[in-house]
Amino acid sequence: MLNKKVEDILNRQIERESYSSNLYLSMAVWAETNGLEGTSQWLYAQAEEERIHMLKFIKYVNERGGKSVITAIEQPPADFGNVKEVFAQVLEHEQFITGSINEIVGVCLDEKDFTTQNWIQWFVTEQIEEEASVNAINDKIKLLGEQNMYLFDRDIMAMRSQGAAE
Ligand code: OFO
Repeated sequence: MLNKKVEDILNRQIERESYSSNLYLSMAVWAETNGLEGTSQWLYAQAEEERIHMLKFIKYVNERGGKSVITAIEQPPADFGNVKEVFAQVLEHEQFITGSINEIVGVCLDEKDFTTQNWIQWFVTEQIEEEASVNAINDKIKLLGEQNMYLFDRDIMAMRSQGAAE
């Protein structure tokens, strides 16, 4: 049976993963309607991954005798200015999620829930990968500059099809 504090913080994460999925979906729509096909593909795939993360939390809470709570999700922004701004926001959001996952580890340790503490390690590792893949994209953007956005868009499409961002 899940401890109440652990259950509550896992439910908070369900809401955050759901928001992440919607945020990336909104960014994907922005990219697609601005002619950035590769960028939108990367973001649509990322939105799917976040939904899978959300489902992992839902299943875990339910399996451990808790009950997942499905809440209303805050509306994400719809306009992003340019690609550089999009990926700066993706990085900022992923850093926020890393902090959020670390807080779950902290609650698990405080409450001596070593089972959840062990289970959440998958997300600790996932966050290292997520931040690294977004950092790699931001490095490319810095190198290319705005005038070469067409090349960037082609490049990021290839990254997603090779699975580099997963
Ligand atoms: Fe982008 O990561 Fe979920 O957890």
